Amino acid sequence: MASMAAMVTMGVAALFLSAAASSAMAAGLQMDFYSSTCPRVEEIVKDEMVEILRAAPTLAGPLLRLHFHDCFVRGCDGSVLLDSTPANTAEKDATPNLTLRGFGSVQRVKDRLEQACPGTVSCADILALMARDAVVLARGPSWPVALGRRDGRVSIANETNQLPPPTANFTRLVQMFAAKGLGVKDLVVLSGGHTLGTAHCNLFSDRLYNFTGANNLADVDPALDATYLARLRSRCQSLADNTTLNEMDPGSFLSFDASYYRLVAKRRGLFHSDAALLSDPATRAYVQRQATGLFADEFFRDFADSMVKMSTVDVLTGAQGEIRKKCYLVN
Ligand code: HEM
Ligand SMILES: *[C@@H]1O[C@H](CO)[C@@H](O)[C@H](O)[C@H]1NC(C)=O
Ligand SMILES: *[C@@H]1O[C@H](CO)[C@@H](O)[C@H](O)[C@H]1NC(C)=O
Ligand SMILES: *[C@@H]1O[C@H](CO)[C@@H](O)[C@H](O)[C@H]1NC(C)=O
Ligand SMILES: *[C@@H]1O[C@H](CO)[C@@H](O)[C@H](O)[C@H]1NC(C)=O
Ligand SMILES: CC(=O)N[C@H]1CO[C@H](CO)[C@@H](O)[C@@H]1O
Repeated sequence: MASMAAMVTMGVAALFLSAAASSAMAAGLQMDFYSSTCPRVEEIVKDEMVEILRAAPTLAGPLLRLHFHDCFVRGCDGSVLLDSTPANTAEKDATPNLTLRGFGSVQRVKDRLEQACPGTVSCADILALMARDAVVLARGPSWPVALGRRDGRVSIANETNQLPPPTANFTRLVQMFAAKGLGVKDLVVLSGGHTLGTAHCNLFSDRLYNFTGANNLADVDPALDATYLARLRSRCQSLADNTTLNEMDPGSFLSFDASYYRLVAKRRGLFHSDAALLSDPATRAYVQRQATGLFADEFFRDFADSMVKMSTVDVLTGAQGEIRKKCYLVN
């Protein structure tokens, strides 16, 4: 029985390895990229992540989100990590990024890797590894991360308009994912990342008070469950509240599981973009299937698959870009 289960697990892992390896090869990345230049890279990142999440468990969500924001703007090239300069406002200081966290942890891992293998491991690869380890340590799935991304030298605030806003409808979400080579399945699966972490009131409070711009207590999003609406209003008492945090998957926001879909199916997704997954037959079917709680393994495999795709979007390789010494500065 046990050996049977082990064989099945190994079979699944092998399948994923080959799917991931082929998508990575197409992008110019390799599973063993640092095998001679920094053989312990994955172990070092993992050890640091254990320490980081032990000290601050709520960073699992932010570290996953950093990789998403990196990949959607100029590809997975570490551009999200760069600081603004007197002559340039960077992505980091644009509206969608004001709520990003975890930059200090990324630099901590970078410093550790600079000691072990100076000038070798890119910040873009570090983000991809930290996102994977964050999910694993939150009891989610694992996936192989092909390496060899190079760091970009450019980060432009207004390019964050390529990130989907929380107010986006289904059509817009599909367009914005398609612009990054990701499909409708990737959209519904990766939205499951909202099983981790928290959100500020002002990113969804239009749904509670000002959905059509009428700005009165009747002006609510009809797609939001009425009981949940009342609960959210008691936490988010005005449209101006930009400080109160809300667990996106209340009760299990530190653990990666399929319960996000149970919430969305009950019309308790926090953002308009979460609720939008019910407005299309294909994504609604996925949400409802996962809401049963019976197919979490399938969600885990799907999430691993889609993360492998997302983490290869428009990567720089070979002689492109550079290996930054500090993740927040170009060399
Ligand atoms: C589908 C389009 C998406 C939209 C519109 C969206 C929007 C947002 C917004 C507005 C927040 C709240 C930020 C805050 O208030 O601090 C958030 C948080 C988060 N998002 Fe998304 N997101 C999307 C897709 C994704 C994807 C693809 C991932 C990763 C696979 C992801 C992972 C997260 C995580 C983990 C958090 C919590 C961050 C924290 O705890 O600080 N999101 N998202
Ligand atoms: C974005 O900013 C760059 C300069 O940093 C500017 O050239 C470009 O026109 C801006 N694009 C938009 C859409 O505002
Ligand atoms: C979806 O949003 C876009 C703008 O982002 C808008 O042009 C479009 O009309 C909306 N579609 C629907 C069906 O509401
Ligand atoms: C209410 O929504 C309208 C339309 O989106 C917007 O112009 C207005 O600023 C909002 N009111 C407040 C108080 O945020
Ligand atoms: C929150 O809103 C206040 C008042 O409008 C503003 O001064 C502050 O910069 C905002 N904070 C964030 C994090 O957006
Ligand atoms: C995390 C982070 O870098 N946040 C920055 C976002 O932008 C504001 C200014 O607009 C900075 O003060 C924050 O440090």
